[in-house]
Amino acid sequence: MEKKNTFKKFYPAGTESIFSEDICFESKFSELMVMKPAFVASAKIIRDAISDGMPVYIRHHADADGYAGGIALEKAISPVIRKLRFNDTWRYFDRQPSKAPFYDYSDVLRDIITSKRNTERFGSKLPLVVLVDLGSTKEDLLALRRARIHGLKVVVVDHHSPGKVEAGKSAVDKYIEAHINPYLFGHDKNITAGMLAYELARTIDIGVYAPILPAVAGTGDKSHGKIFDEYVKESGETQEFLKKLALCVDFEAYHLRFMNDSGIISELLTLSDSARKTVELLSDEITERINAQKAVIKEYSVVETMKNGFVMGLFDAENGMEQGRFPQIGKTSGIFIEYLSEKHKSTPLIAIVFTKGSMSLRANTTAAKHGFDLNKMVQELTSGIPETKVEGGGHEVAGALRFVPAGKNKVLECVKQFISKLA
Ligand SMILES: [Mn+2]
Repeated sequence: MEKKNTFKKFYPAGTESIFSEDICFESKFSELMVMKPAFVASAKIIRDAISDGMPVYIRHHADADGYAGGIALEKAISPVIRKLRFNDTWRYFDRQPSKAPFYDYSDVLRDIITSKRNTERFGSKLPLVVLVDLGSTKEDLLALRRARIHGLKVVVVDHHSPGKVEAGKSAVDKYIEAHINPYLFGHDKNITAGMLAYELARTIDIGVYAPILPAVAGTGDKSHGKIFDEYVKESGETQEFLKKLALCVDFEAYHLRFMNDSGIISELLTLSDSARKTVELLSDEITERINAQKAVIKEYSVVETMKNGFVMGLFDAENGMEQGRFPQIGKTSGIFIEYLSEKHKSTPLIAIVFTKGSMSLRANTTAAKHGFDLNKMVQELTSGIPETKVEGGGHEVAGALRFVPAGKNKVLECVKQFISKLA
């Protein structure tokens, strides 16, 4: 059968070869093959947007997983746009990191404003927004609904639990064009957003090949499983190096704050000689800082073994952390759980780093096996103690909560109660 290319006709002369392949999705993993319809639908929407002259905005979480995914999609999308739009690429493509692990309301306003401005000035079409490592949860709903009102089209590539799934759909699906999330297909967060975005990038353009991206994505998000192992093998790098690299991306992301990385992180992920030098330079500094923070945790945390065998560690960030310096609170709870795991092997562990109005929480896989689920806990707290205005979420074993400072003790008490009820 003759191969049909539906995109050729949109391209100016000389650019036909860009998407010369039909959209095609293949994987040796059944976990990915089951998601094929979502990959194909998303790739088609993105290809159509490019050929219809819609700007494409990529918004990704500012961590190793999010950056790797955003950069993978940039590799598939931006060269085509550059070829089609010549000097106007900047109007048709934009990638921005997001501090929050959800589509923040400020971010959707920025996207609406940018698109309005470009429509008024240049007659630009409304953009297609591709969210990576965010977009699937209840916390994204307000921004997604606002985007919808303004005619922004959204594709979500995420691995945060979307809550209740019915007939393969979740709450955000009403407001978006396509949704790639392993939970919609009976799988979980171990297929991380960076891996999904990499597969999507290859569905858009089979020429994209950079297994270091899904490998570093999975390393950063502590993925387990044969799909992750395969990417690591394909990347040709050691786990130790990948860990260093993921930490470097986090370190860079932390210091970039609200700045666009302008290719600095893409360059780091090319593994050029200078990138490897940077990794070595930063790794020593990061290791030193992590060890210093671990010493503080060791001295000032309170660790309690509960009747059900759970070990819960509490660390007060107000008194035990420097403000505005890496490692920040989320990273510190990661260091805390690591410290607890060194001391208590094969025990269900919960590490909590709290401030007067927030907490960052990490659990180990043993805790998850014993029924700990952060999102369930948040649900219970939200309905049980509404007077604390507690809200938040994340993964089953990693996430963050906010609450009013007056409610801090009550929230801590209820978290403890929730954990003590687990089998
Ligand atoms: Mn992630």
